This record gives sequence, C-alpha cells and structure tokens, in this order.
Amino acid sequence: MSVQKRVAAVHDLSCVGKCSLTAALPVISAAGIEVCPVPTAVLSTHTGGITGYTYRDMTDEIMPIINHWLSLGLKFDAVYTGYLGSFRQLGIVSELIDKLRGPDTLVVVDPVMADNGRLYTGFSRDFPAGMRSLCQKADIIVPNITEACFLLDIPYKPGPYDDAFLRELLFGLAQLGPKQVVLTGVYPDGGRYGAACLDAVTGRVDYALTGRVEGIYHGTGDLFASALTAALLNGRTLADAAFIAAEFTYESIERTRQAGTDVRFGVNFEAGLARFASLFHDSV
Ligand code: PXL
Repeated sequence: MSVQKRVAAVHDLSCVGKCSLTAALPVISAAGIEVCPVPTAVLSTHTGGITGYTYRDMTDEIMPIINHWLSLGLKFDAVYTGYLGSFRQLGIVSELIDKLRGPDTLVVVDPVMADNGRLYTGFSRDFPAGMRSLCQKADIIVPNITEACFLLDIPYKPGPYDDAFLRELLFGLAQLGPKQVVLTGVYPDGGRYGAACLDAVTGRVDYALTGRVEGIYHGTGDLFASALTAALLNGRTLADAAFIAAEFTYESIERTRQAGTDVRFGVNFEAGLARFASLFHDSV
C-alpha cells in the first residue's frame, strides 16, 4: 500500500453552484487523494449569472492556516490554486506556495478570473498582471482561452480556434515559466471541444478533445482542473490526464443537458464519480 498523497486546494467555497472547492474536494478525493482546503472566500453561490450572493473574504485566514499546518510538519504532494478572493491574496498565495513547496511538490495554478472574453464580477483590470506573476511560480497552469488572452495581454477572440492560434497561446504562456500548459475551452471546429496541452520541456503539443455541448456550464473549468490534478498525481502523463479530465467534464455536461436542470447551479458530475474513481483503482 503506497502512502496517500495530499493536496492543498486553495479556492473559494461557493456553497451552491458546484465549482471551486465543492468540485475539488469530491473529485480529487474520489481519486484516492487527501484534499486539504484553504478557503479564499465563502459565498452563498458562485458569482456567474446569479445576483444577491453573500461574500466573506478569507484573506486574513490564509497564512494562519498555513502556518499551523507547517507547525504540524505536514507535507504536500501538490498545491492547487484557483479562484482567489482578493487582489492581496495573489501575494499571499505566492508566499503559501514557497512555504508548502518541497522538492517533489506539484504546483498547479488555475488562473481563474475570466471567461467568454470578460473578467468575472469583482475582478479589477490589474488582476491579470498580478495573476501573471503567480503563474510564474507554477509547474502547470490551466487557463481557459479568455484567461490565456488576459495573461498574454492580447485581444480575446471567440472560436473556433486553429492550431496556429492555439500554439501561439501555449508557447506564449510557457514563456511565463510553467513547464506545462493546459489550455481549456479549445474547439477546433463546431463538433469537438476540450483542451490543448504543451509540455514545454519536450515542445510536444497534444489535444484532448471530446464532443461539444452548446451553452455555458458553470464550474466546468474547475471540474476539469481538479480531475487533471487528480490524474497527474496518480502518475498519468499530461496528455492522458487531460483526456481523462476532458471526458469526465464532457460526460457531466452532457448528463446535465439531458436532465434540463438550471445550468447556473452546476453540472451533475457526482453521477460520474464512481467511474472516475475506478480509473485509479490500481494506484490507490
Ligand atoms: O468557476 C469559477 C468560479 C469560481 N468561484 C467563483 C466564481 C466562479 C465563476 O464565476 O464566481 C466564486
């Protein structure tokens, strides 16, 4: 029996909406990995397409949580960051990475801040520049196309996207420092959708494409990045992990489309967790 892996997951807790921690906790746990949450904010729901949500900023709690963990001698196989609750957290999370990182710790930064060409509600125009600095610390970054454009300071354009444009984004992002880049929300044509990944050490580009469902499904970027992190920690290659994550996300979206539920409240990924977990039976 191998020693169980442990991840520090630095995201908000949106109590309804199935994104951030409410995706990372079940998905990564299903793959046999311990998930230690660091809540960056606590909200009644996520902020996408919903008004009237409550919001409690957790900026001042982050370092005390980390310092307590360090005093206990806890070690982490990965630090996985997502939605941050304030601009100030960019610096705090950078410090957190320095403190928790060991020689073999995988640092995954999902630069959550925008989608469909626009910054999320509450994010200031200088946030992307700050997020660019955080990405420099990462081993892997997982932006969507909009976030990639903000990070590279180039204009967003709606898809479909050709190979030349996707390579421009992938190689441009690798210049920031991460060894691997996984770009989500990629669609080369009307029928396929998924991710493009670059291993900057070898220069190899792979696509992980599944079917495409029209519409905006909230929280799916977080589901994808959580599944990707889980698969990587279970020893899968970047291309395999991206494909596992793309399939898991696509099946959750398709299930939700068929059910016809309110898409603002997230997709039904729970029904796919048993199958997802079964992919890792050998490694846990
Ligand atoms: O899924 C990204 C995300 C995470 N957390 C919160 C959000 C969003 C996207 O809107 O509002 C609070």
